[in-house]
Amino acid sequence: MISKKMSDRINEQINREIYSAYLYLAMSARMSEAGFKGVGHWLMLQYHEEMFHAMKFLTYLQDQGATVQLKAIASPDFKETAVKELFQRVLEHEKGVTKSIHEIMALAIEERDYATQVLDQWYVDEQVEEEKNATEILQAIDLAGGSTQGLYLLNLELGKRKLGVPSDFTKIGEGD
Ligand code: OFO
Repeated sequence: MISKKMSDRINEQINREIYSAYLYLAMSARMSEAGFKGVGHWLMLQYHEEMFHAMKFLTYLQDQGATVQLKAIASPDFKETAVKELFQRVLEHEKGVTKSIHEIMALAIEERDYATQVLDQWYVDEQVEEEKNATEILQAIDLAGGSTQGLYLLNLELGKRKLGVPSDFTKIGEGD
């Protein structure tokens, strides 16, 4: 059993993860509209990964017998349309999510909530990956030196991304 304070905090995190999904879905639509189909594809898979992050927390609350409380999702907030600025925004967003995931770990340690510490460690590791992915894309953009050809190749490369999480959320908890 987890504390009410912890279940409230995890419900808040579910909202943040679905907001992340919503943000990346909006970015995906914007970039695909602009002709960057590969970038749009990468962001669409990111949308799916964020929904997985939300569902993993949601399943955990259910496993702990806690109440799931879904809140309103804010409209996606971004203005960037250029590829480099967009990925700078992605990195900035992920750094904020990392901070939020670390707050859950700090609370779990304070409450001696060992189960949530184990769960949250998965997210701590995942955030290292999230920041690394965005950083590497920004490095690739810088290496291309802003050339059209470089962006064209990056777009093709990002279009090859494969889904890294299960697509069936009902399987969460069955050895994901
Ligand atoms: Fe859920 O990690 Fe990105 O936001």
